[in-house]
Amino acid sequence: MAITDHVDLPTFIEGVQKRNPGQPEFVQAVQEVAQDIYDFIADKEEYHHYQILRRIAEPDRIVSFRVCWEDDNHNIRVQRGWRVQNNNAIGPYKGGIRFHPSVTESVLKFLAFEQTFKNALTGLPMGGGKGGANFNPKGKSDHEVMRFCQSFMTELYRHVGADVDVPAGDIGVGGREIGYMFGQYKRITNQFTGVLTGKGLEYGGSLIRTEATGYGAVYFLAAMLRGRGLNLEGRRAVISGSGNVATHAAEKVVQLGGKVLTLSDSEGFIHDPDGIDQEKIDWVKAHKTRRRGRISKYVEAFPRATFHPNLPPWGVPCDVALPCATQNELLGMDARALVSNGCIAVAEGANMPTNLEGVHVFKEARILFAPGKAANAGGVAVSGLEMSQNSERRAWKEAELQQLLLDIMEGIHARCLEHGRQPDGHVDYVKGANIAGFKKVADAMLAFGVV
Ligand code: NDP
Ligand code: 2IT
Repeated sequence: MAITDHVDLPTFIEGVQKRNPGQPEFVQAVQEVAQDIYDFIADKEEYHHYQILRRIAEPDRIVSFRVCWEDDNHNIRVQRGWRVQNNNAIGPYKGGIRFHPSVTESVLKFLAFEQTFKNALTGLPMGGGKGGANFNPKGKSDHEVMRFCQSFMTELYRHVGADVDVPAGDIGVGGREIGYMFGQYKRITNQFTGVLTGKGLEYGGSLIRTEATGYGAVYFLAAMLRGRGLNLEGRRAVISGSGNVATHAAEKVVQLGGKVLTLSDSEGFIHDPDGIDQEKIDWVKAHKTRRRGRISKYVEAFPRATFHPNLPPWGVPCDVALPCATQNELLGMDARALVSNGCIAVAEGANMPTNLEGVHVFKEARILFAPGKAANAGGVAVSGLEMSQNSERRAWKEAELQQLLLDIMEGIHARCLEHGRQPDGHVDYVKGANIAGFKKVADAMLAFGVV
């Protein structure tokens, strides 16, 4: 094989920046991965020659489309929808759909890129994709959300399929939205297939899919602590977000004996010094998910708690932290505050919640730090199990699924150790996850040649 003239890391990053102008989230995600991959492939000519990282950082395709719908006042509204199909080397494209006004092509490209590594880490045969729209479900009636979802699927249906691309939920997309989208897909195609995951149990959904991301993140956190001879018993946890991932992470922390002090939403955080127990978590779930309310109302229901508007919760002293809201919600200064207050472990329930400076702070402080692509993979893993159940046309039992989720999270942890253990015994989970995820996808791509 001819020796390739290697592009060095700064030149590679410069190229990514030039090719993706105005897409800071995507560049950030690639940058976080590239350093570790460059170290790993330094002596592996094939990966350089076949331009594997360059190819993973160039989506297979991006579909962008207009989504028109009519609101309850008969105004015609126009949104933009996308599906980013990043890489299908190891399985059909797989990844969530996000409805939020902040959704851009850059955000979906970063999420699809991360998803490619995350899905590889699960050990299941799933490629990486992500989709969404700049639609704000807040304040919309059920019928408005239904009309939007139907219009979105009326275009998306031609790009997805059980063996092609299998979307699921993400921010702003939960059981209600998946139901509307599945109904429309079925209506258009006249096929009942496993084209979406996160479905209702009545129509092909899997038990524990709803809980899986939050539970999985806490299993991963517990595995990291175990490596240092520690556990969650009596530990104070600070959690951001109050949606699907945050509430189920809180639930599992409580089940494992920890004390949850905070939850948040885009308007601020609540601090409950008595701890947010299961009864209070149930209240939050009902209030946020079913009534779509604001977290600030928590203090009316539980008056010993305080609400802190427009602030993240990272200044509250804690032992462990779980950012479970959105990207770049934990900055360098927040990371420094956590470390100086004695936080020993951080597990990312959200995707890329910690910015590059924050990751650097955690690495320098040598605390236990699990990146989202490892810690939050439990959700997509159970989505993968939902796909298997749909293919088999049967539903597995809850105990079986609970065990599989635990096994998968332990497996991801082991893969991170394999590639992230440093000579002094410290584990760099970011490096471990990046390399393990990359290796599987890269080796499949090598097998295919230049395509
Ligand atoms: P939900 O829509 O259920 O909840 C999102 C939560 O994050 C809400 O509390 C929301 O507050 C808050 N939030 C959203 N955007 C912002 C923002 N810009 N600033 C501050 N807070 C914000 O979403 P999920 O719980 O499903 O997703 C949370 C994170 O977890 C995302 O990063 C997602 O990509 C990731 N994830 C989700 C998985 C899943 O299975 N659902 C799997 C793996 C990762 P508000 O109500 O005010 O908007
Ligand atoms: O970021 C994620 O992993 C998800 N939103 C879940 C994706 C999925 O296909 O279940």
